[in-house]
Amino acid sequence: MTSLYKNKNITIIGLGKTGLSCIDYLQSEGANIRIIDTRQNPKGADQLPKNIPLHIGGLNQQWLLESDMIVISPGLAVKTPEIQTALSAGVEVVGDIELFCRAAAKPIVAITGSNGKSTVTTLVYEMAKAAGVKVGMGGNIGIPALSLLKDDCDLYVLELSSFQLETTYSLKAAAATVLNVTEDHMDRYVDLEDYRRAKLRIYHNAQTAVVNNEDKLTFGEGENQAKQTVCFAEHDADYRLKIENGKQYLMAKDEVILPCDEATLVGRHNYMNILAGTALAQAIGIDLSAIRTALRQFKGLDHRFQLAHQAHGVRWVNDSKATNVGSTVAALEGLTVEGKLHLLLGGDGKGADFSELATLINRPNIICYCFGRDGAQLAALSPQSHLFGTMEQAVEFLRPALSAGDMVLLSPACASLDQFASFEKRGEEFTRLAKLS
Ligand code: UMA
Ligand code: ADP
Repeated sequence: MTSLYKNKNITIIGLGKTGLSCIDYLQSEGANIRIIDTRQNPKGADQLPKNIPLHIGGLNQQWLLESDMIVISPGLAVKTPEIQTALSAGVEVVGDIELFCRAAAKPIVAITGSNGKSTVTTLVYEMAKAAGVKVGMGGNIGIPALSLLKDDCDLYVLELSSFQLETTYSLKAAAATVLNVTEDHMDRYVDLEDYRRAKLRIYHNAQTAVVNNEDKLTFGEGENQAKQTVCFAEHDADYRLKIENGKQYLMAKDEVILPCDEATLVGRHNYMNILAGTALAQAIGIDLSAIRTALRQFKGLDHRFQLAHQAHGVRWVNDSKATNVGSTVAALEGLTVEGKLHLLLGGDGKGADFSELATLINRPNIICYCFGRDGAQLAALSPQSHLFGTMEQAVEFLRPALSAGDMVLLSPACASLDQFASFEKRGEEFTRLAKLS
């Protein structure tokens, strides 16, 4: 069959992981490719085949207008004026997930939400593997979706960001979820509703929607609704918690999934993640015994409320993936610490309103150490706060004050990119500093 893209003039914007995967895919499809990256020194430039024209340091309007199609990476907004000019001139603008959906011939489970995406994506992947399904996992979790097409898969599990969903039109998920909607990326959206609308696109033409009954913002509407819907929540939902004789259970309709104490993931928000993951897995026909096997084995992902070090009675907890207010709220709610909680906050808040944190951190045993671009804004939330330039300076300041029973928690409520290459690098730096104690 002739490729949709053979001899088409396609401009790829972005030389990150996404752009590189698009180059690889579209080259093999026989397209005429040009690349643009607005940065002066894009990281992927050294991996670019020499025969592909590259424009750096800004958007080349002429190239955009000469294109049959523009493939834009999620890190760059479609609202950018040069992209809007190309759109007005009739040029098609899509993202890598759109290319993936057009090419993928097997069912897709699609997962979005403000928090819990990577955890639920990995859970569904592990559940499918435990059932013996040939499954590929990718998307916003860090593995470009297009790279999965090279493997022989019978199922795809995709983590999708709101940015990726904005430029996706052909997704027809077998099962899809918006786990929750709380403020994030306010530097890219007009308001919460604008951000939510991007996320709801995941339900467009889906077979089954898995919605959060405790968060009505996750419900589909208009054309963004699935053929059928199931819900999860603590109470009053298809997938819920039940307490019997003092013991708590995870329930799938009338069947017990597991007693909560047999799941290796802990915390209320993780129970919600398990319920959502089970609902998605059951929607595509995975049986409960495989689901149970995965849940008993899955230990959780690195950098998500992970014990990084324990010494002299002090626990050092790495929650570097808490890149928005909602995830830090999840870490603090229900957290009990015998001694003092030394909370590291800061980084790039992406235009967030941090005020929701104020009531949670204004407690006698919580001391905040703030750093990075939005450190001063965070320090203003509590009188028990100290302000530093970097996380390292904060840790060196708090270290002499530690006593047995204390916890040092990095749950920064911000993206890391103002001072680190990624949230992983920030978590690794925290772990290194912890291990000096
Ligand atoms: N950039 C420019 N100019 C360009 C292109 C990009 O300045 O022309 C900048 C962006 O502002 C951004 C950075 O470069 O800061 C990276 O952007 P990218 O689109 O090239 O990123 P990729 O390396 O392709 O990674 C993307 C996702 N990144 C973003 O959406 C910003 C990765 O999610 C994802 O794992 C990867 O594709 C594979 O699908 C990361 C992320 O932070 C983890 N996602 C956000 C989040 O989870 O909150 C949405
Ligand atoms: P995402 O991929 O959406 O960023 P992760 O599973 O990587 O989600 O978790 C990111 C952060 O959010 C971590 O700090 C984690 O502890 C927290 N978190 C995970 N699940 C939830 C949830 N359902 N609600 C709120 N916070 C959550």
